[in-house]
Amino acid sequence: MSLFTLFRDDFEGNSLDTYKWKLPEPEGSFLGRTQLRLDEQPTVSNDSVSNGSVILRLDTHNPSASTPGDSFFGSEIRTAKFGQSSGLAFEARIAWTGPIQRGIVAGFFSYTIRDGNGDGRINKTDPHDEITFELLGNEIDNALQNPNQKQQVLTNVYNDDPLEEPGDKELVPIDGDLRNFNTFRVEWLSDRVRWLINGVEVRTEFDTVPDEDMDIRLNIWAAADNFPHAFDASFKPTSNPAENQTFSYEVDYVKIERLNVNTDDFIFWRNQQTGENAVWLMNGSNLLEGVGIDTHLPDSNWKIEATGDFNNDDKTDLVWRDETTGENAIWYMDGAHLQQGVLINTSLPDSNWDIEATGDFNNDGKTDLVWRNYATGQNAIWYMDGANLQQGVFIDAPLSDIDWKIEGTEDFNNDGKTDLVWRDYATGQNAIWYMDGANLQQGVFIDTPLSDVNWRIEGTGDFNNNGQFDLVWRNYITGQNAIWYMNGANLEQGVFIDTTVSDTNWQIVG
Ligand SMILES: [Ca+2]
Ligand SMILES: [Ca+2]
Ligand SMILES: [Ca+2]
Ligand SMILES: [Ca+2]
Repeated sequence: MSLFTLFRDDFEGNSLDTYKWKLPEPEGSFLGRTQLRLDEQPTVSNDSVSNGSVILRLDTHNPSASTPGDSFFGSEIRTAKFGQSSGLAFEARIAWTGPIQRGIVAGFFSYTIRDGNGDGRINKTDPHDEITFELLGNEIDNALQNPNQKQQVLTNVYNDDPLEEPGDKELVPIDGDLRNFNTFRVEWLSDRVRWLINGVEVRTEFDTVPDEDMDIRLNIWAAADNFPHAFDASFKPTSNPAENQTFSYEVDYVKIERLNVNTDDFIFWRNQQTGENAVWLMNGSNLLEGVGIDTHLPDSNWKIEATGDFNNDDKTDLVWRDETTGENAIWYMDGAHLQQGVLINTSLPDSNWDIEATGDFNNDGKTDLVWRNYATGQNAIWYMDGANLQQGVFIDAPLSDIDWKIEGTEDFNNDGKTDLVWRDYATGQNAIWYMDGANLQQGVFIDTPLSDVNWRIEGTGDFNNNGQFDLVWRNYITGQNAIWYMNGANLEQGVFIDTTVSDTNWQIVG
């Protein structure tokens, strides 16, 4: 059992990443006494994503108010939806860095609402699911007035409860000061919800446990009198722009994790049309969960050519090549989160050379790249040290028939040396080259050809955990996917993966 990172934002850029974050929908943008902004720039103004954090702001003047002075102007950002599945954790490091003001709510929470009575719109009687941390100006002010009192944070949870109901609220004390950074974490499991602050469990709830997919949100707003914990009648919006006051809080990072992951078999995907990337968590030939990678790359000149662990953190990384420029790159991944993208220190402008696979061919514990030249039939290995080319060598056997493509690497004969898998897209024959470093020892046909060349070999892995490496196939006409459970070069059993992806712009990349 392990963790799998689904999403992370460290706010390292200088603007909000609008691939990771959505803004409120107009019909759901009024909260308490607050109009939420619908534009990114005022939410996180030019200087608000900087120094590795984001600042969410609330103004007492709402320039978009139909009746001037009747509402505050707040902010909210939202992720895509995530399911409970084997458990979901969401975590953020937050500080209330702006002035302390009674009446303000700074929220970090999961949320969904559905049209329960089917009248085509969302209203306060519709059922919703929610798990919250709410930092309240009232509670911080109370504690500052009374130095013997710990600051408190409001927690709440709803399962199919109408929006208008109070939920299952509980104030929890915090060892620390909300004006400094503290880490807030929710673990949403099938039988309970846990709230943790700075690693310490502050509440566990067994009775009310949401079950709908929810997005993760951060917001700042001014409560109305139906939320007495948070409301303050003396805090009022202004109609006069010159009297505007701004309040804010700062978020260092947000991360979302899948808990209790019981597989290390992954299939990576790229949609060359949209620039989206994804990963499937597999259990044998069954899809456990498909997850979007939290960064897209719309430039379709960049293709993912292979996957492998290039920084030895036991997490699979992605190898990219831009055949128009000859540049090559590695995305160091943490699950579905791009940690860092780096260019490989050597480009190869000759676009006849394709990166086809990765593997450690010189047994130095570092993952190398396999190349094939589709003009000359030459094959080569780049011995790598992370993203640095140490030495490039030709494989001692060229294969001039370029209908043969290299489709993967594994140690198929369990001699401790990485081998190559081939497929012939003219005849449908498949083969393995048993290698010793860059030297071909023996080439053997896989015992089963597959004459329908719409089926492509797209990946390898041991999907039934028997110590023998298997082949992943995708059919680019039907969208079907399959696994061949292998025993060396012999097909033992072919099974369809239980999920078809009919949009063939989605390609399996490793
Ligand atoms: Ca890695
Ligand atoms: Ca190596
Ligand atoms: Ca071998
Ligand atoms: Ca196997």
